[in-house]
Amino acid sequence: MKALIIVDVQNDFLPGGALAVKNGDQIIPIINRLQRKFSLIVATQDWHPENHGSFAANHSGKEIGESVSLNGVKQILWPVHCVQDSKGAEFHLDLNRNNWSKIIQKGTNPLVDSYSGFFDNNRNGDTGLSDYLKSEGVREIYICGLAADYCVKFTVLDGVDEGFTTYLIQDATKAVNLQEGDFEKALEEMEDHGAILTDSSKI
Ligand code: VGL
Ligand code: ZN
Repeated sequence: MKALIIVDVQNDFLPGGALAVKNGDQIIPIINRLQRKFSLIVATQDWHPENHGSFAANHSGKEIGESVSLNGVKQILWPVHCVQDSKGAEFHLDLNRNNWSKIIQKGTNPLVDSYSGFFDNNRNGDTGLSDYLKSEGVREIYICGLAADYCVKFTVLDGVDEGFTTYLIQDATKAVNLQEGDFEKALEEMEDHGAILTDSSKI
């Protein structure tokens, strides 16, 4: 059994959003086409409370892009994004969501960020995604969405660690690229960890 995992295709990560990924909207038609090939589809949703510790605005004197220690874990500070029940946290309207089996919300604990769809960045909190997939008999996971160098990457790395044969769909993801070359670096990191890089045309 295989599953498609769509990571964080939310308004705030798309052009015009608070933490926009350049050309992020270009992957939406590709993801919609991909969805027809899967009978089990899970979407993740970045879902922060207003007082979330990943927001620069919640650390006086700190700027977006600076790092702090958040309860012992290194945290890059982001603009306020994907606040629970806000427009920015909603999935893009063009994204087909008719056949989703589950939505996994993450980043809900103000004290720790959660890039991965599986675990909080401190590895304590578990979203239940791994148990859910295993209970459905899933052995292969195909991952797409935003952003390639953050939430997609960490979801892929944890997918491998959880024992799934893990594919990254390269043309169905885009990177934030805080630094030039972050996308290529992320691809290399995922491949080195045991993920398989593929393209939507091969699925
Ligand atoms: C993400 C930064 C902060 C992502 C989420 O979805 O890649 N990046 N929160
Ligand atoms: Zn976030």
